[in-house]
Amino acid sequence: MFSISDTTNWRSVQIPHTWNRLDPYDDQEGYYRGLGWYKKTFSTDSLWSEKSITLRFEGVNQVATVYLNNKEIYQHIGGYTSFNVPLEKLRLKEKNELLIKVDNSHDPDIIPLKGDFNFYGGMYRDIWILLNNKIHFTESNLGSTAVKITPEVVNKSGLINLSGQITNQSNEAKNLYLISTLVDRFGKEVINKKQKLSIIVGLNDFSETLKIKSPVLWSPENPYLYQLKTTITDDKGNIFDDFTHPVGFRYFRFDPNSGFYLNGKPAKLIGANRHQDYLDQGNAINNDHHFRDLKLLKEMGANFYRTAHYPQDPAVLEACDKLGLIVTMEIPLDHDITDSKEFYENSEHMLQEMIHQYYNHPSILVWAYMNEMFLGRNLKKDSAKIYQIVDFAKKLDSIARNTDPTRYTMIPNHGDLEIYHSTGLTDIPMIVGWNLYYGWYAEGFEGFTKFLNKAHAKIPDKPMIVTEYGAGADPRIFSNDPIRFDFSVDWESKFHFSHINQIKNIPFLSGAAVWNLFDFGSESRNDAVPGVNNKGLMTFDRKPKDSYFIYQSKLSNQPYLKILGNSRIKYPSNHKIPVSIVTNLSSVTLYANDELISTKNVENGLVTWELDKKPAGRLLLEANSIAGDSNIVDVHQIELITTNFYEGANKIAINAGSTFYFYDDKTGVLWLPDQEYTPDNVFGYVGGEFYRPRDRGIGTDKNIINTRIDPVYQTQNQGLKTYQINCPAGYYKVELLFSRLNSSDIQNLNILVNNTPVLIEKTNKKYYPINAVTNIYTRSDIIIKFPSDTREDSFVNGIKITKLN
Ligand code: GCB
Repeated sequence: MFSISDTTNWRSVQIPHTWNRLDPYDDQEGYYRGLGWYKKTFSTDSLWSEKSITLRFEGVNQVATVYLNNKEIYQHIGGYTSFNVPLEKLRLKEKNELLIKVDNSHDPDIIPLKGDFNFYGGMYRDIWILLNNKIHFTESNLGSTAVKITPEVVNKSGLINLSGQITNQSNEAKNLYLISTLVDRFGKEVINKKQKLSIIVGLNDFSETLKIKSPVLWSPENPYLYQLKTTITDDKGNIFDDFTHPVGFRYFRFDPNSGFYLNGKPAKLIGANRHQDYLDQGNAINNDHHFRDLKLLKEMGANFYRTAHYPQDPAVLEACDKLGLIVTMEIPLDHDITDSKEFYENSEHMLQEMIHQYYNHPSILVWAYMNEMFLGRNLKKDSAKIYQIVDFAKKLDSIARNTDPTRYTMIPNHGDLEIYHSTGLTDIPMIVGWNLYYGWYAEGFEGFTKFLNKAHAKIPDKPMIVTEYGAGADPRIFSNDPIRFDFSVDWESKFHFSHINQIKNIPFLSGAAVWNLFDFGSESRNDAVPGVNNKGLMTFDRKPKDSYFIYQSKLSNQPYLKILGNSRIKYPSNHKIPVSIVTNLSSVTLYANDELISTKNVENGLVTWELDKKPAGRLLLEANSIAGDSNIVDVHQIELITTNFYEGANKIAINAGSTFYFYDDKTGVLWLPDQEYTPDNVFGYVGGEFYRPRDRGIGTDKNIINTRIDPVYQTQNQGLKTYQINCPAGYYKVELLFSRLNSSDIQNLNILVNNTPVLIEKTNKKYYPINAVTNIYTRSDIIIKFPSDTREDSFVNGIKITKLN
């Protein structure tokens, strides 16, 4: 144990806090998973002697042990649910010392065991000190807030069942009242009911039923909330405790053949998943931030949110209630289980905690409790584990149904119909969820509808939700010829365009959630931004990629028009210019630098142009369309730059071996896609072969250490004979970028620039960036020669030429 007086090495921190804010993103493998200690000393007020004092932790990852004045008083297991710690032995009017030991080490008995996200350690959610009277609503040991609220709609009337317990820590029994009031959105009281309570010393159960005629119903279009206030008073009007919570009346059902219905009307659920982290902050983000995230989802036009892969901050659910987002929430049982008593008990407890703690939120309609449990498993080899999982799913499902008969249960599976169906896992929950990546991990967008049709035919009695679908995109990457795994925003856009159309056209599908609303941290991932899963519709710091606008356009019921190409900040002046516009209007007129281009009719929400090449300089695109009396306008500015030294370029950067543009937002350099040399092309390779990302196991799946511009180093052109760049006579700086992608050393690279050998550092470090710089004078053209006979030793990853003086 630490001694409180030992102040060495203590740092002052702000709650919410995590100690893994930055280390998952450095170039070292792994991030700190272990112990952390928090200490707080405080004095109490003499008035506190009259109070019952409880600490409420909203989330500590993942095991928290609480010590008061050097004595252990509580331990909580699990990083994603709240817990209440009674402070019974506070020293009044003296200093008290609170120590909290937090451990985020891997523990085979605590979920999540695995997962494509970071398990940031620390006290990363709010902590409250609750000062209650000796008579108060009971904070349950499942961490739930005091009063359980069950709204119902029966024959258009609203019913509210209230229940809970009252703790009496005074020494005497009392006759008191429970007063329940319901006020509408405008503060008008619509119910006021008073009940007599005979309170004994200790615990007292209570329940109450409230009725309201024709309540306004809660829905994503009109998230109408009433406020319910429940008060414990005596006959003189002294208030002992009160509890206020929003109430939303809604009824719903999931139909296996015709999808989801809310308040009697069909409503397709369309939305996204989200992790609770943010660039450079880890998971320690505040409530305003949570609210803003959910608002971004709402503004996308969504009505649906999956809190993958764990219960999230109470502020998130408050936001969903207010904004009108329908929620499915789950415990972090991701990919694996441990067959141990402790594991089963911890997971069951977490499920109970989740349901009790979030029960009152009208936005939540579904409880889920597993994710992709059979990924990478084989029915023959892993059957023991598979059936342990099936048995455990039955247990969890029955807990969920018994604890909350008012909602549905669900298990999201990965896209292997056979294994989930034949083992009976799909029979267990009320809804089957599918995580489908057609057009990303699997080829071909159309596989999505085909899979779902097959699944529906096989499991006709189960409602279905696509719980995940998505494609990776780094907003620094764009392409006129996007391909799978190039991480271009254009592939992501194509992917989502196809998927949103398919989703809308599958009648039995209840809904779908994009994976993911935001890029998020996942230490072991080596995508275009290592350590980050890039499947967000927005970046890690919440900047929209084009695909976000596609959803806005498809889902908005207001006139909408947006020029895509957010990432095209710079573009070559000697190329034709593609322009894509998404809109829900019927025709669009395009202007380029005030010159009318044309008016075109919109097909399926999209209209495109290919503009003739334009001179270097600013290109201002302006699109407009008429909607009723309004003119809907959008503008987008691109800087056209020359990439020809004969036309005045002072720099050309080539992303060798790649089909995409890479815009380095820190230096403003636009790396061009590679091309074969022709005299018209101005630059290009002779005798080279490109490695398209991931096609041959080489490409954007490696973290190139010590660089931000991984996508430049993650592709290469191999088997080169020469690389030619046309230029007039003059002095040039030639920078060559290398990184071994398929073996570990750079030893034999012999490269000549205009016949002068280039000095290249020899290294046996894998995925290590090497830059070789040579300044030359040339009478005309730069010719880079690769004299080696082997393909392995004739490669380059990037070429940057700068004209000197
Ligand atoms: C999944 C997982 C999710 C991953 C995602 C991905 O199916 O459920 O946790 O992050 O795929 O991006 O691969």
